[in-house]
Amino acid sequence: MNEIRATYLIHDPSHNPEKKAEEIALGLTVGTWTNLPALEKEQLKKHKGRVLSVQRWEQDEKINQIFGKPLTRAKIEIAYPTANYSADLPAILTTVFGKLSLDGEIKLLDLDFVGDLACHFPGPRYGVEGIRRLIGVHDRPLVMSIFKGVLGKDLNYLATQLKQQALGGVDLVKDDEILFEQELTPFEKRITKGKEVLTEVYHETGHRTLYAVNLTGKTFELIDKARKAEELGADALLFNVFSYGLDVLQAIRESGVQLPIMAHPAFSGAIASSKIYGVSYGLLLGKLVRAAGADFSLFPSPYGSVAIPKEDAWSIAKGLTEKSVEWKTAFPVPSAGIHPGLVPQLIEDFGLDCVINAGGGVHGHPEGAIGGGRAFRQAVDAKLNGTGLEGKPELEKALNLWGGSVSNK
Ligand code: 1AE
Repeated sequence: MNEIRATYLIHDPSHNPEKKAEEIALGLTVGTWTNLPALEKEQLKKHKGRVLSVQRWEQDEKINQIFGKPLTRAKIEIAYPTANYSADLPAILTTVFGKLSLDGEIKLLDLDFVGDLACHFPGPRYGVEGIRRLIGVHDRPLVMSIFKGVLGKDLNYLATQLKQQALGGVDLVKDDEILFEQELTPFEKRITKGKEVLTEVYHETGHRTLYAVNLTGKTFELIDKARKAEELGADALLFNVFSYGLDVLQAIRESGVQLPIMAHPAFSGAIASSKIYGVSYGLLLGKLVRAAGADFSLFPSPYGSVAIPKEDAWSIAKGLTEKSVEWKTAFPVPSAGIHPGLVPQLIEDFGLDCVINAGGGVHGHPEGAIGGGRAFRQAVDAKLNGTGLEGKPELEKALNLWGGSVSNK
């Protein structure tokens, strides 16, 4: 059987979630049902949504207070036959949460692609294993740093900042997501200069760092720009998926451009942060970002400057990494306000297959970005090998500045 199974959380003022679920299953598929002649009913059968389950949850007093009335909470699951939509995310999202997203207190928690529907979505080109092969690191979390404070600066400034980050030993450097086409640092020049700098560092140190350039501009220009990036020898693309749409991510993934794609979560908080409305973080930044083709998904960690609840962060990581026949796994990248003292906790929570990503936590190190990068690499090493601070002066300085320890015990 091919179908999409959608799970929702509803807050129902009429205290009849079973009825609400039936109304959704009919309303989003065949409209009305009961008053139709038998023949028409038969014809519509293959299009009709089915309520799979209704599970009542305890009421939430805080939410009742906000609404000023009791609301019955329930998790409901509804199946939508593939006969109703084409196999693309715009059609699927419009079916399962189009008008419905505007209709009262309802949140889309999850989508299951049943049958061969998942095959229509590419998943990551490289995934965790492919990225590890590209970078040549197999036994530890990757470390990434972010350009910071580069708006209005020239190419030499960027080159110096990139060099410092790479010399610190990070595996990846990404553009800041707010870096668009700037007169002094246009896309193509960032790529060629970046390549030159990182090749130089590789020759000096033997350490290779990859640079993810921010793919920006009008939607219809993106694929040509991505092709140009590849031609110029870019390493990877950063992409603000939610300002454009998941289907645009999928179009880039399916364009034939072979570059790894890093999905930035900018704008996703507007869709996912409510407990009552929108789409869950796990579905949006986890499963759907992976299905559409990202190799990395960035999201706020549970403990940095912009934090999301731990269960949300875990559900994102689960959506990116749980076994799937169709899709490779993608890297979870817990981010925002990360400093070296948080590394033990990050590894406890997200395991080895994650990317530890920091901007301020690298550049704000007393010894600049070189010291910051080193501190992160030392923190990873200390956690994985159970070693102390000896021989890790940059880490010691970072812990003195931001707190934390070499272990989270
Ligand atoms: C959730 C995305 C984090 C991000 O892109 C970013 O720029 C973080 O910067 P810091 O590490 O908080 O300085």
